[in-house]
Amino acid sequence: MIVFIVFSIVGILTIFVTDLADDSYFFEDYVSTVIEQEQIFYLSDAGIEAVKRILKDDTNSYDALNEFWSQELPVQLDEASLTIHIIDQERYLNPNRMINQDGKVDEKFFLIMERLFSVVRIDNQILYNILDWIDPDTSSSGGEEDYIDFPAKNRYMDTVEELKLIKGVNKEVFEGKEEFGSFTPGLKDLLSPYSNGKVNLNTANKWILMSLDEQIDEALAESIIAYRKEKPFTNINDLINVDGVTSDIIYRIRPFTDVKSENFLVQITINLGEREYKLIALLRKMGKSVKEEWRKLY
Ligand SMILES: [Ca+2]
Ligand SMILES: [Ca+2]
Repeated sequence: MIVFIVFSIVGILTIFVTDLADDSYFFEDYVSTVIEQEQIFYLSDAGIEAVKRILKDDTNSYDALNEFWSQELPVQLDEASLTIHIIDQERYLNPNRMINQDGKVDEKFFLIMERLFSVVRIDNQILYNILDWIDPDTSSSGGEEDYIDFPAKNRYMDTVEELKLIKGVNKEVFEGKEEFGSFTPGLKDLLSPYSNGKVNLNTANKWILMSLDEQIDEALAESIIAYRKEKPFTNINDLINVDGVTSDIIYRIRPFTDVKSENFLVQITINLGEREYKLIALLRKMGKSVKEEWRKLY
């Protein structure tokens, strides 16, 4: 009986293999897909490990745009190429900081957000819509209602893409606009829910710097950027060396600023054979340790 079953199985397998032999190109394609998947996971691990090493090796007390980690890093391997791009998240404002742990509006931080919307000329109502989206209550400043397929979230934002669900956030508001011959960034290059809430003075763009205090105008923000290119800030007090910055300004922005970053979004483009993959990961740097929070592969 057992012998008969074994013969039957061998018989079936023989027929199956013969069939495959006819379609051998299909089988080869399947095998190469599996090999490519294994390679892509291996390359993802290697890329993330490399970034962890880069961040760990950066042991000074500040994080600035002239440091190694912030340069785009191309890596050429035998069968694949990787392009690594690390973006610290403390260059952005964290919209979640508008609402404190008790579910109440943080008035000082809300003022910073209002100034940001004013300097990049985005309708203030959209800011109230974002506030309604995040705050736990359903009392409306205009942004709780009118969602057809879903209600306002009433919780902290998890991703920056979530902004696109909010009333008024169209392509221009999200991605930025060309105006009077110059580009003004949109919310995707100004806000991040991954930031620890303290803006890094060494990496923030002009618009973010202007939002921090009413006395930081465009000229002063540009002076700050020119200064840090030569000499990154190693302490918030170093700001006093920039012409036009007063000790009052430093006093007011101190609770909202820092000279280093904690959260780093990593974008790795992997070219393998004919295909291009995108790997996105969030790494968190705490003292000497660097921890991977999550990763996504597209
Ligand atoms: Ca550093
Ligand atoms: Ca709400």
